[in-house]
Amino acid sequence: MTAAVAAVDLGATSGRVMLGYVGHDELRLVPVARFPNTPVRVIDGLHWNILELYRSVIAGLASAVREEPDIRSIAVDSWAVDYALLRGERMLGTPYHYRDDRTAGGVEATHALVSPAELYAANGLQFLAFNTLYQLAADRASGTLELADGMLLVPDLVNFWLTGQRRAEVTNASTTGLLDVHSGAWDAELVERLGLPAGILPPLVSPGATVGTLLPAVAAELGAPASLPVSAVGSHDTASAVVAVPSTAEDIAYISSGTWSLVGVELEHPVVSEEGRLAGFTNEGGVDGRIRYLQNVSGLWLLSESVRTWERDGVPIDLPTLIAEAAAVTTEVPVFEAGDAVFVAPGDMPARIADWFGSRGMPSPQSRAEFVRSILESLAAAYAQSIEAATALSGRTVSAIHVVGGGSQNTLLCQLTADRTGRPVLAGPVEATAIGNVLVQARAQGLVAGDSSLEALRSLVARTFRPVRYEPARGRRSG
Ligand code: ADP
Ligand code: LRH
Repeated sequence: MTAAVAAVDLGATSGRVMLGYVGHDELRLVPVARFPNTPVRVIDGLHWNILELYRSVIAGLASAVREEPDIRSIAVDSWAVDYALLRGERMLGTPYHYRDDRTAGGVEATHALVSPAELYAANGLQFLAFNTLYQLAADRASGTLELADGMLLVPDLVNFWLTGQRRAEVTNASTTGLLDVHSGAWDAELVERLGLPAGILPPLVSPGATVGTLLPAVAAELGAPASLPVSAVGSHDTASAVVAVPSTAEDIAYISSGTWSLVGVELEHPVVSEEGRLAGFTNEGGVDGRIRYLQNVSGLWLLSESVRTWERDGVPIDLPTLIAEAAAVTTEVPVFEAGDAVFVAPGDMPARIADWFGSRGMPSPQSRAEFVRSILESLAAAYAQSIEAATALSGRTVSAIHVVGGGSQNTLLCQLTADRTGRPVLAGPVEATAIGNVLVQARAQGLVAGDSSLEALRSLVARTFRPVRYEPARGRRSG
């Protein structure tokens, strides 16, 4: 029997609502709604337009219910680390965007209490200045935190608005820096040492659990029964994307490629070594207790922010055309460090890249096509470095690389990744995150017959969405 669930996937660039049909040896996704996710800068900094996002989610879910009145559940995933503070049912202010620069003071204040090495031993997380614990330290300094009795990450906030239940889904909670990397529970001792109020942290739920059923008013808005469950899935978008990597082999690496590129391998147990910390490797929580041992190495943000700069003259740019022009560049372009923190904040990315080269006495790309080529070469070089480091640090062999997410459509980047890593690249599915979301809630609703291990789910994805293969050119391996 085939039945449908609804997946809400909120990316940093855009969001979507999808219907997912799952049955015996069947997996089909039908897009219902897509909407942009455009942050807003006001006097105190950069914020997510969370109410507009929620309005789009409700409108998308209402369309999903109209198209398929018998959906079995709903689940939400989004980008990591960002949150709302609550007092009772009320949201305190508008969530900040992780690209807001208020966290610098939070990093300093946090490291004065607990050293980076001790933090890593406790939470196993790559240092990123926007990790939730640094943002909370900034909220403490501004006096906002003491007003709050709750903190909900973005998918948990949407779930709260849908069901009235305050929960923290564990894969996304692993990006806060406040989870014990070994036990997967809130690290009460660390929370206390950081001077954060433990009472704001909601009870944890794992993917597959039910968060709650729809509030009557929400059910009325959606035209759905109030008994409709909202499921927990890998609510960290990267966790859901990794569920949908179309391979059951152990000797593969994945790149979840979108606004960010998350490059790594899946492990059974965390690797919390000093080498891993210094190399910037993270141990994020995966679905079914797996560990996503990976590195956040910037991503297509570098390209989309460049396009945004070039489009200021009012002439829209077609991305596939731009990529084709970059593929036609025959001169050698210089390579920059894609993960350099100078590229995190919004702004004129081509100017920033030119400055990066200029300050090192290196020639900068000149034409748009050369800039794009330089961005993609630099990303591919960073991937190659990350994959070599992941293999050395985890002891895993990597014979092929799966690229999933919107960036898997970037044919030039896929080829350059194959060339620079010296390994075949298998590209797709584009909507891996929504697929992972659909599969985990479908499994929870009993729609996956027989073996429902992660491997069985991945094998279903591999049979349904055949990846595109890129072979490495000889002699270009770097990293
Ligand atoms: P996120 O979930 O972070 O919002 P996505 O997985 O949706 O990101 O990927 C968005 C990225 O996919 C865009 O920044 C863009 O670079 C890339 N992309 C989207 N469409 C295409 C396309 N037709 N060709 C090449 N790249 C594309
Ligand atoms: C990708 C992502 C990534 C995080 C970043 C903040 O969307 O969730 O895994 O590092 O956003």
